[in-house]
This record gives sequence, C-alpha cells and structure tokens, in this order.
Amino acid sequence: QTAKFLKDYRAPEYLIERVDLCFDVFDGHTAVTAVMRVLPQTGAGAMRLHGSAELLGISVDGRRLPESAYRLANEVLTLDGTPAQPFELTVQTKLYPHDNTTLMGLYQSGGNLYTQCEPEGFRKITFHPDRPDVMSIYTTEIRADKARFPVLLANGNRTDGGDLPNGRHFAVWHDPFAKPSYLFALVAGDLSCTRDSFRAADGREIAIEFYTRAADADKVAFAVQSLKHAMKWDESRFGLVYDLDIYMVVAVGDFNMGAMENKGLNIFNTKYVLADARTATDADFDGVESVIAHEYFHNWTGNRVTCRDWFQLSLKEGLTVFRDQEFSADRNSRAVRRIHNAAFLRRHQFPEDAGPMAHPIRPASYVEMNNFYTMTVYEKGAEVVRMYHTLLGEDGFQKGMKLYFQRHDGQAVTCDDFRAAMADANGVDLSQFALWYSQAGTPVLDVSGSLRDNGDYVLRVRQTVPPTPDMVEKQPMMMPLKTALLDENGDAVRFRLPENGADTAETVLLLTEAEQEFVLQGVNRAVTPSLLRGFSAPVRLNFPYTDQQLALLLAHDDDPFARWEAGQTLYRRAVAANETALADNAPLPDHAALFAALEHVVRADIDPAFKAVLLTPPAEEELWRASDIDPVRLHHAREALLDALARHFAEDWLPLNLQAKTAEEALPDCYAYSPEAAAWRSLRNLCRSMMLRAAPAEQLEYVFEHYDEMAQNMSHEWGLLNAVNHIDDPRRDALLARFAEKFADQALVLDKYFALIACSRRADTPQCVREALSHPAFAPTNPNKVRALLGTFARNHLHLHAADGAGYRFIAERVRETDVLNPQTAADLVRAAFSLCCRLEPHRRALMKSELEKLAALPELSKDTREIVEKILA
Ligand code: BAL
Ligand code: ZN
Repeated sequence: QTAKFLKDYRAPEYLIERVDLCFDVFDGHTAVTAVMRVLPQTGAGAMRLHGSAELLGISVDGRRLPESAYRLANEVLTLDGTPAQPFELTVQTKLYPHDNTTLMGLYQSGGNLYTQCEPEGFRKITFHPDRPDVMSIYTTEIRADKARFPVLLANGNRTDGGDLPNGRHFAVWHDPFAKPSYLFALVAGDLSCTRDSFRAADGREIAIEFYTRAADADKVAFAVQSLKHAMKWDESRFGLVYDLDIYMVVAVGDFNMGAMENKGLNIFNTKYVLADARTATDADFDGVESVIAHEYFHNWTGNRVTCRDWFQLSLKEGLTVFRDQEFSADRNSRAVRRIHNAAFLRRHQFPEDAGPMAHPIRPASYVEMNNFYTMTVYEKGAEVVRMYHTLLGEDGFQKGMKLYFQRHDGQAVTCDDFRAAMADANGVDLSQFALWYSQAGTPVLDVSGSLRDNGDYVLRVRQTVPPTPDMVEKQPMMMPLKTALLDENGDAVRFRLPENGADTAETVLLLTEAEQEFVLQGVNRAVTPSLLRGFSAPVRLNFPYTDQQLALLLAHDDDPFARWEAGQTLYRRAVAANETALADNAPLPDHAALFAALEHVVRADIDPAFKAVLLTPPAEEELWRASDIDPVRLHHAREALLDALARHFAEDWLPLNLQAKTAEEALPDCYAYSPEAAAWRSLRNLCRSMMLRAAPAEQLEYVFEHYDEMAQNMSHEWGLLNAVNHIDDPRRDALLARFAEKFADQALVLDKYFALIACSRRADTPQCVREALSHPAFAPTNPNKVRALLGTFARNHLHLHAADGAGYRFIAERVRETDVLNPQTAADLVRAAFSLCCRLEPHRRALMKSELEKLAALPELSKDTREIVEKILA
C-alpha cells in the first residue's frame, strides 16, 4: 500500500480557475462534461489528474486528444504536452450511480441522485487534481427527466432553468466563491421542499430550503429552527455572516458520514435532520441541533478558509467542532455539555490515542484519507482549539480568529497558519504549542502537592507523553492546567500568584516542561487541590487523593467538571476493586466510601442532567487498563458496581423518578424536546434503569402492563426499552417486537431497534444479531443499518469478546461482506471491533489476531480496510 506523507507536500503545478460542469442524467447512467480553465504554474511538469470514472474523451482548447496523448494507469491520467499558457480542458465521463454502493462520488439512493466528494469523491465524477488547494469557481448544469427528477440542485445560486425536449428539464447553478472540489455537490430527485428564511445581520434575506422525502417533511421543523439559531449565534459570537442568497439542506438515508458542508448545499444523513418527539430521543434532537450548526459553521471555518491538504483536516474540523460545542453550551447547560465532551473524548478518543491507529491531530501520513476522519482529528482537535481559548481568553481568541480571516479568507491553509494568527494577534509565542499537531498519545500529568512551613502550597507536575507506534520519544507540551484550592469545608481558598502577586481563587498554570513546580502563596492551611478544571487539557491526570478528599470535591467543588471527575475517580477505584475481587474469586467490596459520597449527590438540589451524569460511572472503554485487558471481567466488574448502586439507593430511585416526572410534566408542551425537559428525562431514564436493576421481575411486569402510558415520546420509549433490554423474559421480546411493528415505516427508529438487539447483555444476543441480518429492514448497503446492528455489537464487549472467539469471527465475516459494498463502513467496523487487539490478554489477543490475519490475506480487501487491519497487526 502506498502512503502519502505530509513532508512530501508540493504546491499544485496546475491551478484551475473555473469548472463548468454539465450532468446529463439518463436511466442507467449519467454523462458528465467538465470544462476547466487550467492555469499551468511556472515549471509545471506533465499534467496529472485523478479519476476512476469511465473516460469518454478529452479535449484541449476544443481539440479532441488522440489516445496516444494521454496515459491512464492506477486511476491517474497523465497528459503530455499540454500548453504552458492557460488552456481549456474538457473531460467527458460516464457514471453509473445506481451501481455505486461506496456512496462516494455520484450515487443513487431511493431513486434520487446525490454526491459525496469529501475527501476524494470528485475523482469518481471526472478527472481532476482533486486536492483542496486547487480552488475554482463552479458552474453546474443538470439535465434530467422532469417527472422523475423535478428537483435539480447544486452549489451556489440558481441562475437558469427551464424545459427541454422529451419531457426533460434543466437547471444551472453558479457558485461565486472559489472552492475546492471536495465541496462540490449535486442533488437530483423527487423531493419535498420546506422553506423558511433568515434576515442576516447585514439586512439580506437568506432563503432557507430543506429537501426531504415527502413522507419526512413533517420532521424538519426542528432542524430549520436549529439552522436559524446557528446563523444568529455565529453572527453574535464570532461576527460571521452567511454569504450566499440561499442555504439548502438535503436529507438522505444512505450516507457515510453524519453530514457534509458542501457550499450552500449541505447534504445530511437523515439522522441529523429529521426529528419529532414520537421518533427521536432528546439526544437525537441534540445531535440534529449540533450537526446542523456544525455544517453551517463550516461555511467560514472550512469553506471560506479551507485546508491546504488533507493532513490539515483538523484545521477545519477541530475548529468547527469547538465552535459547535460552544454553540451547544450556549444553548444548553454549559456544565453538563463540558462533561459530555470530556466523557466522549475519554471513551472514544483516548483508546484511539492508546492504540494502533494513534496519530497526531495532524497525521504525518495516510494510505486512505477516509480513515482519518477520526476522533483524534475531530474531538482532540477541538480540545486543542479550546486550549488556545483557555490560554488567550475569549477576547484573545476572537482577535486570533479575526486575524485568521483577514489573512486567509479565500485561501487553502495549514494548522500552522491558524496557530500563527492566534500567536500574532495576541503577541505571544506559541511555537511549543505546535507539538500538539505532531505528537500523538494522551499526555499524563502526575501531580503532587504539599504545604510549606511558610504557608505556600506547592504543586509539582510531571508531564509524560506516552510512546505511540509512530513515535517513541516525545517532548513536553504546552498546556493550561486550571487550578483552584478547597479547604476542609469545601470552600474556595484564595492565594497569591508569585509572578504578579495577584490574589485569586483560581488560576491557569502554564505547563511547558517535563517537570515543573508551581507555588501558590499565602494558603496557610490544609487544602485539597481542584485540578484540570473545565477539563482544561486533553490529558489523564493523577493526584494521590484520599477517598475523603474526592468526596469533598464531589460534594463542594464549584467547577462542574472537577466535581464530576472526583466522582469518576471514586467509581474507577470501585470498579478496579471489583475486578480484583472477581479475579481472586473473593467477595465484592461494599464501596462504602463511594456510596457515602453519592448520598450527597442523590439528595442535592442541582440540575437534573448534572445529577444524572454524577450518578453514572465511566464507560467500559474509559476503564480499560494499558495492557492485558480482559474486557469481559471488566464488564462484570462494572455491572456489579451498577447493581450495588441500584440496590444501595433502592429506596431513592422511585421518589427521584416521581420528582422528575412531576417537574417534566409541569413544563409547557412537556413531551416535546427542550433542554429543560431533556434534563428531567435523563434523570428519569437513569432512575428507571436503576429500578429495573434493583427489582427486575417486578419492574418488568409494571413496564409491560403500562408501557403505552409510560412511553409518551421516543426518549421515554428508548429509556424503558434500554432498561428492560437485558432481561431474559419473553415480555422483553414482546416489547421489542411491538416497537419494531409500531415504527415499521420509520427507518431511523428501526436503527434503534437494531441497536437494542445488538447491545443487549442477554445470552442470546449473538444469535439475535445474526437473525437480524435477515430482517426485511436491515440493508447491508445502508451505513446507518450496519452501524446500528454491527457497529453496536462491536461495542458490546460482553459478547464481542466471547472467550471462544465467536464474536470476532462473526464481525470478521461481516467485514468481508461489507467491504465489497462499502469499504469505508467496513473499515469503521474493523476499527470499532478490533483496535483493542494488542492490549488484550493473550488468549483473546491470539483469537482476534487470527481473524485479522485472515482478513489481511484477502487479496481483494479494500485499501480502506487493509490500512486499518495492517496497522492493528503491525
Ligand atoms: N466534512 C465532513 C463532515 C463534517 O465534519 O462536517
Ligand atoms: Zn466538520
């Protein structure tokens, strides 16, 4: 496999000023003519274009080239002897969208046509440099049968349209902003349009159009409102105004990603557009709001200023995730948001950073770029952007953003350009900060503290960045460590900073060295440090807290993240103790310290969503040790803790649930989504799951009898079904079957049905998952279905890691089948199921390795899947 390296970057030898496309859509194929105005750069060699479509012909300045004038090998077209002066290149290709199951390039879904070009899908449409630093003005004409394809859309503004002979019609779209090919988009089909508009800060009325299947049109209102909120927010927080006259969103059920920010014509997975209370959970609404915002925010951070090359992906993704996180924080509880961000990163990105795929947020190499749309590039990338914000403050960060746009609007740039804008706008040296872009692995901070006789408190911080497969020796990084001190009553202790004598209750310590000492003056009493407040850096932090100190922080810390983290540490200790007991066949500990600390939480008068997260232990993935993992024993250790928690507070769950129910029902339109209602429901669903754990037989009977009146919306249904899902009882099966029947015509709800089957702890789960492959609603060509059933099973650690290797064999078989249809989905499945290989205990490691070796031996394996398989085996 040939890897591409960041160090090999060369500026393009041919720029393309203009691309005029014509798509002629016919039954069975689409003919594409691309007319490009090419600008050869000084010293350019032979022109090389990427493409995998059927090539019908090439012309230069209107003269058709003989076949001897070009060579096509390995999807690279080399043209010899093109002019040294600007010229017009015409490429004709023929596409078969109905056969395209990769969902990249132009493909068919439900009879309609859609494109996906990021990162390298444009080359499936025509022959082109297809690299983000080649930016052009696009004009797109689409011609198709008017009855079958009444809607014809592309980027920009519609400039022409009308009828053609033989029942056909056409539309012309012109995008006045130069853009890379990955932002090109086209949609043709029979779609229903929901219209709205937005009055921009500069007074212009922006047309908003959302396109869906007719049957889904009643589920777009929330997404439309979310877009308007996002437009407003970007104006007020970042001063960024939308630039075209129209903003279109199209929803499609067959989509590899969550959504795509094509200029003026976003294409979305239905999952992130359609939402009503009957079919979508509160979490789904939340996902819609944040993804709609994310794609909108890309218009500036991604489209107006784009990436020079794909190694710089985090330039747009890390920044845009940071922006969508801030938007969601401003619209919901900022505290709970931040905790969700941190928990998500630790569950999904920390394992990536500790595994075979570890890479810095700016990878140094890749084989298949699709494999680098990762948690690291997105989520850790957002944390890196957040660290600029923490170091520079809101004003400093905004100054940096302003300079970034001043310098780079309309350009394709690098992460270094972003860092330079932040540094220059604030007059600070951020050269050491560059290490975040080149060093992978989660840094570890080992912190200790002591009170000196003179009353100063000293914090000693040792920073280590663990070795990763790509790099062994690492340098210390620059990062903010937000810190405060609590006294024995949990009250904040003020202190002085030696550098400026400022008196404060909180400070941001700047870490730059492998070992550092920080003196906080005038403390004069025993204190408990509150560290990494707000999760100020994406690191693991160890401090030798006593259980009592953690209980104090959990009860009193005024920083919600630090408060939550104290509880998480107590949970981690409790699960570890359970694991040891299970390994030794000893009785399980009673977790007295943890439960005593949680008494406070159960009774605290706090935001119900905050209470719910405080009462939730870390996910299994967060609890995996560095090596020799037995995921099944860990699973049982965590489950045993949850059972003990359910029993310990058995008297509390019902009153807490009733309190939450009363509060929920007192809200206006209480079963609709709102952050307040969602917060109460998150607590209700926690209580329900705990009640089911504490008394499964009795509770199942109750749920079975009263399901319809309890399930007032999808959040309730989802909570109830998740709670009963693990019980080995025919009534659970009946509830799931009824659910599938009730929502037989709702594809997104059936994804939930498949996920429920696949995440169950019941012994018959592997068999049920296998049977579900033949369910009429399951489609191996649909990424949402594969993710719901197989992706969920790949994270069901109890069953995936069955000691006989059956779980591994099952997933490997599915990877083989999926890889033929959609390499990206197959590669994701490998990553989800098998990344843990080298950290497993020897028996399972051998079993998993043998499945990976069989996959690696398949000559026809896609390069997407092969890259991941080989990295794991390396
Ligand atoms: N650019 C790919 C989808 C997204 O991150 O918005
Ligand atoms: Zn994005």
